[in-house]
Amino acid sequence: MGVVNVTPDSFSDGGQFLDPRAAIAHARQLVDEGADILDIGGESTRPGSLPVDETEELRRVLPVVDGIVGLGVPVSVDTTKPGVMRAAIAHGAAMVNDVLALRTPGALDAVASSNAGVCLMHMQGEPRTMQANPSYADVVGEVRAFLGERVAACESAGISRERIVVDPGFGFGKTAEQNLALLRGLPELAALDVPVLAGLSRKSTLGQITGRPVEGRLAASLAAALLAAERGAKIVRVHDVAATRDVLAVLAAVDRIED
Ligand code: HH2
Repeated sequence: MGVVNVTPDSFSDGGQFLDPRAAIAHARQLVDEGADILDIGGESTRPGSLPVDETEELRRVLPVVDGIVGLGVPVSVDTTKPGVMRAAIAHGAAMVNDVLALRTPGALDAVASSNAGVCLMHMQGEPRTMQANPSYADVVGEVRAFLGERVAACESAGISRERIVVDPGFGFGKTAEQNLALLRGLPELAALDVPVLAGLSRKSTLGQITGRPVEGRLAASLAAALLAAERGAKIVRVHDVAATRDVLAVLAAVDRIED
């Protein structure tokens, strides 16, 4: 899954693709590099970020969705707002990626009334304050229980399991230690029996480990993608698609030899 942020303030590429033409060109490049899914976001969720109103989010996202639905890969919309979900789906988006796991009133219904897939992500707290003091007794167990509950809520609302993927939400109300515990524990999430998505690309945990700023985290991001895929992630959400494809090709080749 290649990331296209149409925002002025995303943590790694804010402002680069705010112009729809730049975002569409970037999306096209990610598809050429081998992205299987494009994830379009119009609201940053980085720690400390402020909410964007629906009109502005729609203004950012819809022209880009229109410009990329014909590129031959499913388009995912990274949003928490039911209105944006409905509009993006009406414009051809095939998936909703919700960092609130469809907890906003009306969100379950917005997805249930369509054929779209959904990514349910775990977050403790809200972006403005989530990194203040994240705390868990058992981070893997709690994240797994939350995601299991959200899968059940989706099924009760009429969203069948085949449409659902889950995501532990690396960096969303978690310390570096907690993120690493989740990466180690990824196989336990795979036991929920829906595909797991992992998003570690360029994140601050990788900066803490390597001491590198966001633009110097490619190697660490590739290592994280490989580790996540080895531990059962079926989708990796990344900014650097070409390099990640090569890493996954090596993993796939090794796994083939083992078969
Ligand atoms: N991470 C970000 C945003 N959306 N969605 C899922 N499912 N999983 C993630 O790990 C995830 C996500 C943060 O990355 P980015 O989009 O690059 O930054 P920002 O939120 O600042 O736009």
